[in-house]
Amino acid sequence: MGMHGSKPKKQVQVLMLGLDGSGKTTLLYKLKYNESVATVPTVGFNVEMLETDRSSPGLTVWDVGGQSKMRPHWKHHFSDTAGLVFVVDSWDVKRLDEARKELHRILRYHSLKGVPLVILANKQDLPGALSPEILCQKLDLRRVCDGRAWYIKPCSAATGAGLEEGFRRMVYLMKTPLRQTQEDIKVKMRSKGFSCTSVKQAMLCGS
Ligand SMILES: Nc1nc2c(ncn2[C@@H]2O[C@H](COP(=O)(O)OP(=O)(O)OP(=O)(O)O)[C@@H](O)[C@H]2O)c(=O)[nH]1
Ligand SMILES: [Mg+2]
Repeated sequence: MGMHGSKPKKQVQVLMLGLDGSGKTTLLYKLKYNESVATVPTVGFNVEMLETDRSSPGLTVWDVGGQSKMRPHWKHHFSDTAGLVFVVDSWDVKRLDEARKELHRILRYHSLKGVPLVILANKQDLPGALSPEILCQKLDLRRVCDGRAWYIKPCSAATGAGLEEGFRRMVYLMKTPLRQTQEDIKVKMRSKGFSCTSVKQAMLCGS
């Protein structure tokens, strides 16, 4: 992202949430400037515009602080949100339950109904980081994301790995109606020779 010449005409808002320390601000600046910045806990929010390919709207990414005192402010951003990114610290097993509760809580808001969701399984550079498959189970994603276009992407804000792909996936989910998304996945998997069972499993996992 950020490398494609002309400015997109339209901008859509992507809201990036997650527990404090999950790496939201680090990944936003890595993505935007390819720089590893020393962050402090965000009080308030950071906003950056990310460019996309010509046929897609640009993304205005709102990175809102995740400390518990900041969480009551999250809902004020929901109404204009076209896409939700939820960042998880894949290494911090002790806080996964807290992350799950917060994610489930926000997904219950009517104003976020049907809004596509990308979960960024961050800090994959750390030894012992949980895989997206395990996170998918621990966060109970299949159940809570039923009826919503979603995707879980392993990434590292430290190295930059997976970040662009995560946001590209968001653009794709926003542009493509849910039924079409699922149909595309089925067709691609079948063309690669996957069995019906694996296609069904992949559909359940949103990937
Ligand atoms: N090893 C590693 N450390 C990371 C990664 N991403 C972020 N960090 C570190 O995690 C800490 C917290 O990162 P922040 O980006 O400030 O977290 P945040 O989600 O913005 O936190 P709040 O602003 O409080 O909501 C910092 O010390 C980062 O350097 C990563 O992918 N790998
Ligand atoms: Mg921050």
